[in-house]
Amino acid sequence: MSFGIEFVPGDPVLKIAHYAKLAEQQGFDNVWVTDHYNNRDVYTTLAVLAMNTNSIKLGTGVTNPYTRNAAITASSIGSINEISGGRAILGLGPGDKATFDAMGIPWDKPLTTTKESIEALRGFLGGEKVEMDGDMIKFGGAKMAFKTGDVPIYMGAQGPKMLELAGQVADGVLINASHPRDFEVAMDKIKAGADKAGRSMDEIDVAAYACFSIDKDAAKAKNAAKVVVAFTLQVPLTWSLNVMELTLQPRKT
Ligand code: F42
Repeated sequence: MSFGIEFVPGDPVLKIAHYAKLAEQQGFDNVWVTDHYNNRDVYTTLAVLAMNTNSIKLGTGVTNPYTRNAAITASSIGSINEISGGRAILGLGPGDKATFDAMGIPWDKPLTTTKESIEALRGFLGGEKVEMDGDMIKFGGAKMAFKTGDVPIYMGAQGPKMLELAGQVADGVLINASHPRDFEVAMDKIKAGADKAGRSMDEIDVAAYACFSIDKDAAKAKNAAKVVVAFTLQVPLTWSLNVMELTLQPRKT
C-alpha cells in the first residue's frame, strides 16, 4: 500500500513546497495539488514543488476539462513532467456546477466531457496530432511541439457512471470518500468498467481520497474535519484541509 497527500493552494506556494518536502522525507509516494480558480494556480504550484523535491510524484488533484482546453492541459502537465524528471500525474475530474456557474462557464455533460478530454489527452501525451469531433470536445489537428512523456491519467470520480468510465479509460481513480462501504461499491463499478474494456484491475491504481485532521486537541481535530466532510457530501466546492490518499490496489506507477 502506498500513501499520498493532497495540498490546497489556499496556502502560499512556498509553504506547500515546505510541506511537500516533509512529505517526501516521511516516505509519502504522491503529492496532489487541487485546482480551483480562487486558489493559487495548480501548475505554478506543481512547478515549485518539482524544484523542491526529488522523488515524490506530483499530480493535479484534480484539474478539469472546462477551464482548460485539453491541449493546454497537455502542455502544462508535460512541462511539469519535464521539470520534475518524469514525476507528473494528471488527475482530471469535471469539477462542480456551482463553481462553473460562478465563473459563467456552462457545465454541460460532465461525463462525456471528461471521457472525450481523456481521449484527446491520450493523443497529445502520446505525441499524436489530435483530430476529434466529439459531442463536447473538438480538435482540428492540434499537436504538442515537445515530448511531454506518457503521463498517467487519474480520474476524480464518485458517481456510478464516472467510476465505470474510470475503469474503462483511466490509469487510476481518486475516490473522494471515507466510509469503507463507499469503496466496496466503488470497486464494483470500476471493475464493471474494466471488464467492459477488457482491462485487468491490476492496470488501475485505485486511491481512497479520505479526509484527515490532526491537532493536539482531539475535539478540535474532529471539528475541523467536519467542515470538509460536509462539503464532500454536499458539493466538493472547496477543501480547506489536507486529504490523504492511500491506494487500495497494487500501484502500477
Ligand atoms: N474538483 C475540483 O474542481 N477541484 C479539485 O481539486 C478536485 C479534487 C478532487 C479530488 C478527488 C476527487 O474524487 C474529486 C475531486 N474533485 C475536484 C471533484 C471532481 O472534479 C468531480 O467533480 C467529481 O469527482 C465528479 O463527481 P461524480 O463522480 O459524482 O460525477 C458527477 C459529474 C456525476 O453526476 N456523475 C454521474 C455518475 O453517475 O457518475 C454521471 C452523470 C452523467 O451521466 N452525465 C451525462 C454526461 O454525458 O455527462 C449527461 C446526463 C444528462 O442528462 O445530460
